[in-house]
Amino acid sequence: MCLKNRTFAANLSYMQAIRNIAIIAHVDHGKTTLVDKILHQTNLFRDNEEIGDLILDSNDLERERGITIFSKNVSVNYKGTKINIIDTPGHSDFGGEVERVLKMADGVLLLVDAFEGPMPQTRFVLQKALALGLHPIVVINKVDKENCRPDEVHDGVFELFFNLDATEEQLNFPTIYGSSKMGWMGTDWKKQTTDFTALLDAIIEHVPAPKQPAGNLQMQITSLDYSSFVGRIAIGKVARGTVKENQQIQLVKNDGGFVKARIKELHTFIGLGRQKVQQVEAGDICAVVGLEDFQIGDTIADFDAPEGLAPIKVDEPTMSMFFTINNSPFFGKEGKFVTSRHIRDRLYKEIEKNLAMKIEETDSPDSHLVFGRGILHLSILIETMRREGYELQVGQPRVIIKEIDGKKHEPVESLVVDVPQEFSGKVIEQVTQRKGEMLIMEPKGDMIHLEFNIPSRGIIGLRNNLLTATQGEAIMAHRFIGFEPYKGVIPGRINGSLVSMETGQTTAYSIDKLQDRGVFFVDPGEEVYEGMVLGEHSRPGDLVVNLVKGKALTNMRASGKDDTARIAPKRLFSLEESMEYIQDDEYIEITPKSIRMRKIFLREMDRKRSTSKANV
Ligand SMILES: Nc1nc2c(ncn2[C@@H]2O[C@H](COP(=O)(O)OP(=O)(O)OP(=O)(O)O)[C@@H](O)[C@H]2O)c(=O)[nH]1
Ligand SMILES: [Mg+2]
Repeated sequence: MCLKNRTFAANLSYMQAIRNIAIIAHVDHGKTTLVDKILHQTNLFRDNEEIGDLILDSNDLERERGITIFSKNVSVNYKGTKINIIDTPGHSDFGGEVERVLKMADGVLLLVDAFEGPMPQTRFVLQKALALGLHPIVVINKVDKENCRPDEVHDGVFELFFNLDATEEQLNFPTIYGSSKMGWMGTDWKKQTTDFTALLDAIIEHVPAPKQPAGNLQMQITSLDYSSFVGRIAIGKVARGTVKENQQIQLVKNDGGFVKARIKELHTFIGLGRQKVQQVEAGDICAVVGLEDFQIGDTIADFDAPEGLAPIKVDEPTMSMFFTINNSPFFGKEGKFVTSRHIRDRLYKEIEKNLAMKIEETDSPDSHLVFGRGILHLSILIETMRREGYELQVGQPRVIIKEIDGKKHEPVESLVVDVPQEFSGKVIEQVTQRKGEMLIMEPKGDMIHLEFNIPSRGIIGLRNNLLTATQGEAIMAHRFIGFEPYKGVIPGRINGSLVSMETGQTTAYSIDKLQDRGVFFVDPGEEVYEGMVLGEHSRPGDLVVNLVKGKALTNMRASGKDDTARIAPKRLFSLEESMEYIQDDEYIEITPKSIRMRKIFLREMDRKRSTSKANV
């Protein structure tokens, strides 16, 4: 073994030793914190440099939400070895992102929260890593938490490996314990250390150096980056041969076609940044500038004898949503990009890098069906578009129903809820109402741990209801498991909508007068239009209301003041909340400044006509 290693090292004496690892885990288990702290400790920053927390979550939306959305490449130099680290998102909606970047790794750090233990997404990412034959190191993180249970969690992780049919070798995974936040890792959680030495040593020891088979160039593009200076940048691991600056290559496309191109520039990942280099050998991860027409999954290959690598496959989407141009009366007032051409181009640009997203054309050139992995997956795209200046409308998200053996099947998810004992009854009630089936109920620290299988349909809108029912105490996570026979009707929102009768400005007077009819989503003085959803009716069925009235008042000012004081504050919706809220005859209108809900048919007459047609 030792001898073999030495010969290997001698052969490669001209190049640096490398390890490629991806950090995978359930959402919030501490991946980004760990990578950040490793970067700090390996002295990437000058002592006097001002740096914030979680520098890696650099995108605006990531910072606002405190989650990772895009995977990132960084590297550290440890004892003469370059360790390429890929930070990945933990939210299940971004599973597609994890699936493709795993292609760059030879090993994974499976992070598990020392209190929570393995969660639905831990299972998913581990399964993908094991299937690719990657070498795992288990990191039990957050042992600084007061109620943590690292030993139990370790047993849970072992059981998970076992259930996922890990090989004998994979089952022998090394385990490291520690706290990313406090900046230490060790082999015994009771013995706090002062740094990450134990973890970095484990990476060097247990993760194999990347394979470097003989042959001509092969590099599969697994990520994409943009720069306003150089355009699109292709990122991937050189799997075979050497890639050089100015080299003529052939791009082997996913569909088997070939495109001739030239490598303009090459960059490797150094710390948080990149370094321009002349060539990159097999085994290292790099960024390639100068390729115009490429897609993720394409292989950069030899010019004379190009050979493509197997295309990247990611799991299918589970949800679809109708995207259409904004045709509300407020069209074009707040956005820069509003035409169907704009929206279409933007959507097609998205699927070049967002592999888990798909687009289908509809009968109308103004509308597209966009398929994704969940509400968050779709809402991040919408939110990004609106920040870029787009205006659009979307319909109610729908789960994908499949016909299998002549029977209707629907996506089903595994749902985990941890909740204080006194609320467990309420959670079970809510979930069963939505066709959830309870599989496990057991104590977990001072909480109750519940596991269900539930149709994805039942999860839409569930989070809000559970939080209300448990005074915000429920911690919930879910993850798609497969298609199962349709489970029957799930009761939706019972209350109807309060719909605007007129276009104009709302008045305190009229809102006040109608407060007993429901809850409003608008304040006095807001511009509304006929057919816009202004609130939730306190009863089933929609009610058309006029909030624009009030001009008849003689002493507007004085009475306006009094009315405002009596008016309950409007109910605010985030984009995701409105996506989970709207009915199938409603749209959400999204502009850079506003999110409004509206009826698809703005005039009451047209709505009546369409329902009577549907009932024929
Ligand atoms: N107590 C404690 N908290 C931690 C530790 N590591 C991370 N956290 C906290 O856990 C939260 C999530 O940390 P992140 O590093 O963003 O988690 P992540 O796994 O990157 O999350 P996603 O990328 O969204 O999947 C933050 O509030 C961290 O401060 C730890 O070792 N101990
Ligand atoms: Mg993260």
